[in-house]
Amino acid sequence: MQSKFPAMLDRPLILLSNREPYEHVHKPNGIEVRFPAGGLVSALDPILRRTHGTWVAWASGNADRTVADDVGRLAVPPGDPSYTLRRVWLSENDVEGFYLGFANSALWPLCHLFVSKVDIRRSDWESYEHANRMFAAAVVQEAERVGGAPMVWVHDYHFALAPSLIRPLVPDALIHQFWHIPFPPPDVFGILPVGVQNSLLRGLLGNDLIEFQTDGFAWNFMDCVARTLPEAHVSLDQSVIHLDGRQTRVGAFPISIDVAEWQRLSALPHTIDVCRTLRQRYAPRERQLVVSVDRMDYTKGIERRLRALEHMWRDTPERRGTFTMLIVATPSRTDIPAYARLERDVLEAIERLNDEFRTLDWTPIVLVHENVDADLLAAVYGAADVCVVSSLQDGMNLVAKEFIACRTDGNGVLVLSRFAGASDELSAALLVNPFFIDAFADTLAVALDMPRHERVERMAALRDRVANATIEDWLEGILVAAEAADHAAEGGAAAL
Ligand code: ADQ
Repeated sequence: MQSKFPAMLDRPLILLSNREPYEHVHKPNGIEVRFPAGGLVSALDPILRRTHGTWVAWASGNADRTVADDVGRLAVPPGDPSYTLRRVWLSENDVEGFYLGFANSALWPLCHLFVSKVDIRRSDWESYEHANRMFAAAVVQEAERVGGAPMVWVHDYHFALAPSLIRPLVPDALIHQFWHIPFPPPDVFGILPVGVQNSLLRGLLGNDLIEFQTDGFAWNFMDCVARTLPEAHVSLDQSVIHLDGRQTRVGAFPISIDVAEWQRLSALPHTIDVCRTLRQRYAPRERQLVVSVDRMDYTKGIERRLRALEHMWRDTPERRGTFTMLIVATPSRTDIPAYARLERDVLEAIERLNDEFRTLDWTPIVLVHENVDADLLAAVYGAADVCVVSSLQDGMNLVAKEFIACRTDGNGVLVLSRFAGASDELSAALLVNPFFIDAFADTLAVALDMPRHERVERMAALRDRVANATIEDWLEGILVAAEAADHAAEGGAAAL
């Protein structure tokens, strides 16, 4: 990876994402720094450190203002500063309309094909436009501060408008964007008001390159452009779109994880101890342990998973007591009614199933309803006989890859929804359709009964795949493609 850095990063790097890499919060003993969990920040923080770049993000911590300068800048990482964090303040109204509203109550369900959950409000859209203008203005200011021709890397669906707002003000910038979630097909995208569809697509086409998780999402995007913007020229075979004398490349760059770090975590003595405790507590003697790890989100198929378990325990009573289901689900977006409802429904369903099936020495489902540290997650992955990922739609799903990375023992079965982007790569998993409850239950049974030699064979194939497509490979692939897009742009739109 390192060999690719110098060329691309001749340009100063400015990264834009909604979440910030360091958050400051007031605590009784003073101000505390939080490093948000999750693959993205830990993947991108090292590249910012190495290049002394700038990260522009929403100031989400209640002590963020206290430690930043008047403009919202501070040097990070705390204690060992090597790059600039530029914080952008959002009012309560902005958070409500932009973040909870248009981004997470319209775009998120739309992109995950949850059409009935899509809520479109004019005021939310106006907030989304306003927030995109604010973040774009911050990027422009940072570009002026650092000088030169920057590489601006935008992240995710919160900022579909930002690229075309930044472009005219920083004409020499190379701008590209990673879209972490699925991109819907035209019929679903078409649910948005026509003006909104146009703005979103034109906004995104301010990029030189747009990175999707899979080919399917990239094709959906090109299809949407072809149907919505007749003035654009879409070259499907070359994955290039021309509009207004500019070109945007489109491609698939499946995100991954820091494999070495997960392996390190899984080998820590503390992790091994916790792993042993989990097995003693939930999987004594012949009993097996099935685990799942997700944000509490309706896209993750948690309710379907519970229905499959209910189906299995009702139809095959001899399966009762043979395994414990450990669900680690971190609360998420609880200010949005659909999420609050989901949380209530899942808690109720678990209580109901436990009441119906529990025995003196067996609690069928154990719920850990909190954010847990990565070393504890590594212990959960390591303790499992089976890990279930049942997303109804998912851009990629990092949990599937984390489980595989932690299985240095070469054992463990992955049951993976074929609607998670990860299923494109992880075909050695047991693929499942979580909408088809009987088949889902059957697949769980196959996973539980799988002979050791087959588990080992499948896990070896999965580990091989993940070891050869790490987060570093992902970064390298994107930087190489961005460089190619840069050269293509220098050559103008001559390809057309
Ligand atoms: P998410 O929808 O958040 O990400 P996922 O890819 O599974 O989904 O990543 C979740 C991350 O949070 C994982 O790193 C996991 O370890 C962590 N996590 C989950 N539950 C946790 C818990 N209880 N405690 C602590 N950590 C927990 C979005 C897209 C995905 C895409 C990623 C990255 O929706 O499809 O894979 O971005 O692009």
